Amino acid sequence: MEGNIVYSAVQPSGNLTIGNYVGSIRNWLKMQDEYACFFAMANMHAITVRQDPAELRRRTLELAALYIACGIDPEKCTLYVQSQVPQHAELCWVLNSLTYVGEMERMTQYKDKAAKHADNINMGLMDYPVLMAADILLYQTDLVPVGQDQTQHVEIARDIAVRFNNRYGETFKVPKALVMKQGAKIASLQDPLHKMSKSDENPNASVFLTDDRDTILRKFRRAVTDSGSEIRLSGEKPGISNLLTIYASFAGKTTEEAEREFEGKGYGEFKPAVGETVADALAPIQAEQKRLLADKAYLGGVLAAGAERAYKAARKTLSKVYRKVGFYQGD
Ligand code: ATP
Ligand code: LTN
Repeated sequence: MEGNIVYSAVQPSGNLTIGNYVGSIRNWLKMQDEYACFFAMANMHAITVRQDPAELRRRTLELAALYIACGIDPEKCTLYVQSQVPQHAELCWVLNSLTYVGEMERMTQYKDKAAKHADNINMGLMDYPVLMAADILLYQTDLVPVGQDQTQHVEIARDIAVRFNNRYGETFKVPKALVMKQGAKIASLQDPLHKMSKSDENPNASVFLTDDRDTILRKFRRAVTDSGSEIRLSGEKPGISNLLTIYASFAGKTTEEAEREFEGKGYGEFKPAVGETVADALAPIQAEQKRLLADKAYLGGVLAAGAERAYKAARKTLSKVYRKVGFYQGD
């Protein structure tokens, strides 16, 4: 069937922010009923920068619990941990021989991360997009919902798929990136011209999904705003525009409705209202994540079932690939 397989993943490399939530996970919810969805914890990608092993293991489970707490239904989707499906690494190896070093050196994320981690420019960091191509192509994916920053990687996955198909015959479906218009870029609370990021050094810049109510209220109270007192969406008011976007996203309103609601009101009233709305929306997610994390048997069961389903789908594609490239398979 055309257009029915969706694949996406998040690295368990830090605490997720409200930017990750609004820009990615929340958009996946709508797809569960219409598509066959595969959502992974990309822990093999995460080790391309240094990770503490115990923390990586803990964060992987926390991310799984968070996915479910946000509304991802493990009965409808295949939810799994990347490293539990060995075909990702196996396909990556084959695709490596169809990918040029020059192409990888030109990737924006590689250049950014190489600059940021200059003491650890490892092969994995450079190979990151090929592993991501393997993730996507293994499942004969049609659509890859991601934020703007990942579209270059989906592009290279397309190029590699076409290259393989041309050399060895039709094998992979050629995937498309799906970038949502709304909330594609939530900005930092301390520097509204830059995106909110989970690895920002200033803890007041990002609101984490795990922040408690007081912390959330404090961060919004301290959020950088603009001169003037009007609460409206404008290129000259990046701070207030960002807060309006966050408010609207969490209150389930349009930004126009939010503007009308705060007409004639001041920042002193507006900022706490944004904080309250975000805290109210996150409270049930946090409670559910906590409940799930206390039930390790349930989570373990979900991830084992997910890995098994993913394994079966991945094995089918990989065995076809091995046949096409001429790998002896014992027959
Ligand atoms: P890091 O700071 O470690 O680079 P990040 O916060 O940018 O991490 P990623 O793990 O790279 O997050 O991204 C996960 C998903 O969330 C991606 O699809 C990305 O596009 C999306 N995303 C990240 N930050 C934002 C943001 N501020 N607004 C909207 N979407 C975002
Ligand atoms: N690189 C992505 C995470 C990721 C991914 C994928 C996204 C790994 N494999 C496959 C989509 C499809 C990130 O950092 N957001």
